Amino acid sequence: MAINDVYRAVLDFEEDQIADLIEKELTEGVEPNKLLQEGLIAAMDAVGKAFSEGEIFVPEMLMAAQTMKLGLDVLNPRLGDKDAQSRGVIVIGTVKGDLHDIGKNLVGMMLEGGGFEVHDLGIDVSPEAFVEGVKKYQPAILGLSALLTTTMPVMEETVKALKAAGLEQVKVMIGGAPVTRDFAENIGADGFSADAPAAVELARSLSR
Ligand code: B1M
Repeated sequence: MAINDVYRAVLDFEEDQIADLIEKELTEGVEPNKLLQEGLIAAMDAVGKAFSEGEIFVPEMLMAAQTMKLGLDVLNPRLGDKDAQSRGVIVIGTVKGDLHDIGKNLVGMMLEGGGFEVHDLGIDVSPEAFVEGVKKYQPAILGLSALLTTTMPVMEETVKALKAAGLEQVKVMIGGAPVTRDFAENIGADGFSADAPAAVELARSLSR
């Protein structure tokens, strides 16, 4: 079946072929949303599961996510009304003082692969800039990443800044190598995840 080719291309990291495959399916009249849900998103769910079960590792997950993203670039303009397709809006970024973005980018790509509309504010993002990002994009969830023990406190400052700005309805999820569930609870974040597939699961449960 044709959608299986798209699904398989993500699992096989066919970065060179995914765009052509999707164009071919669209030309043949396959619905863009069907290609998204049953092709790209279903494949990224399978990738997340394989990672969680130790069958693949970060490099493979990155290649699959990159393939998915190339497919998404072709599909996005055809999807029409984003709100109708998306599971919700997420703003994401690496906190101030921290330049690490590989994990954050992977989380962002997996969230996109999981059906969310993701706005990435980049690295070295101050609490004030997160507040501005939330005001601009009106997300259901704000995702914070930190890789340094010295930048973890900025996560708490960001939670406080959101509250001070009257934006406490936005759910905050955090992650990064030194971050723990206890830390998330202590700073008043709504959730923590240890890796990108778990971040997708968490975002799905927070946006329900
Ligand atoms: Co840096 N670095 N680094 N570094 N670096 C670490 C983090 C470190 C553990 C290395 C070490 O000493 N063993 C250490 C931190 C120690 C600590 O604070 N406890 C460290 C240090 C000290 C530094 C510098 C201070 C070094 C120096 O200059 N003296 C400096 C700081 C710069 C700064 O940020 N201000 C620095 C710089 C760099 C590079 C620029 C060279 C480079 C970053 C390049 C880039 O990101 N574009 C770099 C790298 C590559 C690393 C290591 C080697 C790898 C990080 C990585 O990309 N991992 C790292 C050591 C290590 O972790 N083994 C290290 C792969 C990535 C897929 O995993 O980022 O953990 P990770 O993301 C995972 C999860 O954490 C989770 O999901 C991701 C995917 O599964 N996750 C989330 C992440 N964000 C999430 C958000 C979520 C949910 C889940 O929700 C929103």
